[in-house]
Amino acid sequence: MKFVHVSDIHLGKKLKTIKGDLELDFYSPLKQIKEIIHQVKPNFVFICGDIFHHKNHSADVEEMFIEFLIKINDYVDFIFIISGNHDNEKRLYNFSLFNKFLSKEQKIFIYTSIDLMNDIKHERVSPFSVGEVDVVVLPFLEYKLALNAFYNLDIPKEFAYSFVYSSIMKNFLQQSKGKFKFLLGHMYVENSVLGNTEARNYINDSYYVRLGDIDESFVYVALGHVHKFQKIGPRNIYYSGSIIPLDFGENFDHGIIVGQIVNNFPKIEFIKLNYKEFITIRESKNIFDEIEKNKDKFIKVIYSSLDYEILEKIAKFDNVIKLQKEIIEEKKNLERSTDELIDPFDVVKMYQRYYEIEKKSKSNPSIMALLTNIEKTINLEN
Ligand SMILES: [Mn+2]
Repeated sequence: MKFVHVSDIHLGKKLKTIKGDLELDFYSPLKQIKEIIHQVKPNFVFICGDIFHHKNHSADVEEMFIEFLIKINDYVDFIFIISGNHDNEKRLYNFSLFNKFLSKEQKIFIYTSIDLMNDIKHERVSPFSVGEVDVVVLPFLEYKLALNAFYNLDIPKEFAYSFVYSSIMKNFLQQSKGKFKFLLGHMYVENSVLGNTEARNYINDSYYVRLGDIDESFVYVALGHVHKFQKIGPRNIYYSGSIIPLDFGENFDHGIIVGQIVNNFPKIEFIKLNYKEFITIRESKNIFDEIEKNKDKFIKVIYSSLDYEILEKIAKFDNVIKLQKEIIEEKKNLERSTDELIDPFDVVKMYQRYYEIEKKSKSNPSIMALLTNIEKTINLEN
């Protein structure tokens, strides 16, 4: 039994540069993935969320993805797709309609949080079963669901999100009779290693799943959300990572996972894709040589004392797309603290932090009580 695990494609992502918006190349990596799939002929392709970067993605990138699906369709038995926090669930949900036109029997299964909420409501949560294989699908879930668990079931706030995921997982597993169980998820599992630029809004103390909350019966856990390829814990939990670097902070290998279940155990191989790398160069005497040497890469130059004329010369190189003045230590700290304030999902904590960081004092208890009440009202409303 062979599978291919792909995640965090982020189609349509652009990068702001000194030369204007830079469109990242998704065509070549998708073509390469297609070629790998043609060669491997896997039984399963798992696409674990964040297919599109913007909720209002363009028709062009949508077409690119459909074309990709059409091109791999004849070489696989099944394709499973779940939604990530970047995806527009409604549009992805409607996407399922394409299935009918691709083959006689349904091959592509798209599962969003809309599907999951419907299935929970109608008490029909169950894995996709094909032969001996059960596929459990856990799309990205909003934090407000966890707040419901906190208010109604008294689960401590820091475990509430993980609790929601593990409860739904158990729900799925109760209906699972297959010999081989796969889990697909778009989530941040505790202790995962992040890139420098990943959105703190979605990856923070609130949005995490405990390793212990992932059931041990899965033969392979295919995850998306974290952009660095890695294995989590001692078991078979993997992030395939994003298929290309999406910014300068993602300066590590990017690719996909090709796996095979042998004797009830996954044998996996990480295949690095070809893409243009992002590198950061610091001001030095031979900066021009270094830029020349790395013509095939995107370069960010960090400078501290270069004068305007030299900077202008540096900016003329096609591959130099960012110029950044070195941040002095003091400013760095300030940046970090404002960053911590950006957590729109927990108003109470935000207020508390605001007091700690900005006012350097304890927060006002009566305002705290008021905010807790407001938060509760909002989250219990839907
Ligand atoms: Mn992502």
